[in-house]
Amino acid sequence: MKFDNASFEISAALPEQLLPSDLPEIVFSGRSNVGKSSLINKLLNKRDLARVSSTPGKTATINFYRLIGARIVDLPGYGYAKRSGAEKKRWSELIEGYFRQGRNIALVVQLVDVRHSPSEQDLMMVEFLNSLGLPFVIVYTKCDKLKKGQLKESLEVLSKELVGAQSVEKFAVSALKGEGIDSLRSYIKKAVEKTDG
Ligand SMILES: Nc1nc2c(ncn2[C@@H]2O[C@H](COP(=O)(O)OP(=O)(O)O)[C@@H](O)[C@H]2O)c(=O)[nH]1
Ligand SMILES: [Mg+2]
Repeated sequence: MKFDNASFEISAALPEQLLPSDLPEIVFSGRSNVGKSSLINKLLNKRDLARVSSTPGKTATINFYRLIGARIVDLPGYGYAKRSGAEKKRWSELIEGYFRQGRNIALVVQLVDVRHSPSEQDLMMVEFLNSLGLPFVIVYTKCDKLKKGQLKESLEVLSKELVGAQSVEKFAVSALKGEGIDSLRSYIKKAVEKTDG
């Protein structure tokens, strides 16, 4: 697979609108505002393919990006308080619909803001991924926002708090400064190659 020449495919608001699973998928999951769009853009070397927002919670769709030999799947962020009950229901149905299609998922990249303890929903997501037996990694975002000492401490605390992700690979990244991006990229590549056989 290659990260070059990425292009937007579709936005799905309903499970019926999802694309057929005909390429290995790299799935990005995390709370609203965690830095998902910024990370996707950075990995793809595209300034604004995925929309970066300072007003969280707008995108309740699953967005597909086409790469060479793989696809990036951008899940809608969770934990946005201002969403109505009906919107939250549609969110869960969309996510569960996606994960229950038996798709070719090479890797789920679960994002956690390095400055905050994992939320109830982060922990639920990790449990959900474990229950589905999907390969996943934890990516700590916005690492440039902490000083070296703070960062080290935070990474230790968070890794303990993320019960259910004790044995998975973890990456500390900054979409702003580029730290950790290369190693995440190589890990993703390997995961995709593994699914290709
Ligand atoms: N300092 C810093 N800010 C970031 C980083 N990644 C994202 N942000 C900011 O966090 C906010 C939310 O980012 P976005 O990518 O839209 O998050 P999403 O809602 O998870 O897709 C924006 O204001 C970004 O500029 C990072 O690595 N470092
Ligand atoms: Mg986003």
